[in-house]
Amino acid sequence: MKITDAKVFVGGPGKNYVTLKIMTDQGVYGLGDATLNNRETLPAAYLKDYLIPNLIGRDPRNSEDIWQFMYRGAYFRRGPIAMAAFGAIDMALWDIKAKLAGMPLYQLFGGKSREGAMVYAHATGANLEGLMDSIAHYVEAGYKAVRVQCGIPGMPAESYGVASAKEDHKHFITDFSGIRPKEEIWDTDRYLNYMPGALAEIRDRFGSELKILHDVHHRLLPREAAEFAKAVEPVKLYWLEDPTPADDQNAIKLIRQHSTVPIAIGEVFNSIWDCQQLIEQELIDYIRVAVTYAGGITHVKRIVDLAGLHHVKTGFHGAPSHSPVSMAAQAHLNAWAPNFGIQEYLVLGTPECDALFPSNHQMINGMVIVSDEPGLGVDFNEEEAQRYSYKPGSHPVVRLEDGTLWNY
Ligand code: CS2
Ligand code: MG
Repeated sequence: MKITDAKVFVGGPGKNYVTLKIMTDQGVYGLGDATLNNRETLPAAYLKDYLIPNLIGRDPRNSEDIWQFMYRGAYFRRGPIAMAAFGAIDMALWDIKAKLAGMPLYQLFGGKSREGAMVYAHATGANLEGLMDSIAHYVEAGYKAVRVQCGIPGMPAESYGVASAKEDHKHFITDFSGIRPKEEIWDTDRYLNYMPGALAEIRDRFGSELKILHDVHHRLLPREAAEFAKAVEPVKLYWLEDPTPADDQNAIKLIRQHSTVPIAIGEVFNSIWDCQQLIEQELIDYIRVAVTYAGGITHVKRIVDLAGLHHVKTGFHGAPSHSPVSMAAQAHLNAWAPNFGIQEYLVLGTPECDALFPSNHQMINGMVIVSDEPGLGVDFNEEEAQRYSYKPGSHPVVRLEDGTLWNY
């Protein structure tokens, strides 16, 4: 069996999805997602300029050898651009393999460990009352878990995780206003003074059952993060995400010394070596990698297995930058993983997105029910894809009030 060709499509409804389609001499094709949010053209170029010409003629069933060829052959290893390009190829090869086997992908991992995988949505509000309404909306929709983010009094409304548009899904549309990012302001003192009380009010309002998640988004220093984690311990969060930038992993030790709040880190990681210290030293409770940025299914499965040795559960990234292709790949991993935790789930879910990516996966009452179709269980409508093209866009950069460039 041989790979005969592959195509890369950049674009989509409200997002610059990077979709890879690999064709074979037996007519079976596979799909992959290489969407590196806000830098989409780079993995697309890596695929087109180097990787695809080296795929032609190879046996698509040899996905491990192809992964090793891409990774070791690069010489300069790792990094989100390369690992997103490798990830798309890896997803597509697993899609082909499962289609050839006539099985949904999860069967090739070891079958189902659960019927449904719990997901969480993003509740958001310009202020706490707006956030409470948003949380109530998701609770009424049957979600068991909700991430909560709101504007901070005294800070400009445009801050991380705060919806800029009324309809929820519009919050997830890429800002296509060009590659020069907007600038947002952040004030740690206002956040530290306000957010613990806001989270306590949310817990009071919604009771002890609701799983409440909060994303600090890399914005605190280690001491500040320890102070915050200690202050929110009574709220019994499901997880506190990215309290500090993940470059300095020792910083998490300080948080662990001061709080039992569960910690979730990893969405910016692109290899097992990024995760190794946090997992092996049991400094985190959830690993947040994504098949798109972390080298695909083959590499993420290694991370899941390492995490399982150290009581760490999965909490795969699922921001709207992930197309239904990578969300499908993660749905299969979520169905299989013995140490599954939760899945972030922000698929646009618009008619346009569904038309571009017909999918057999379902999301019912806050649970994803994985497709039983052979392969990934998602397709790609090339004719529909002609409606879209790359549009320059970027997420914001953040400055402190004195102008210091800070962490987005
Ligand atoms: C966020 C991401 O979903 C999350 O947890 O951290 O949406 C993040 O803001 C984006 O992926 C950045 O591109
Ligand atoms: Mg996050």
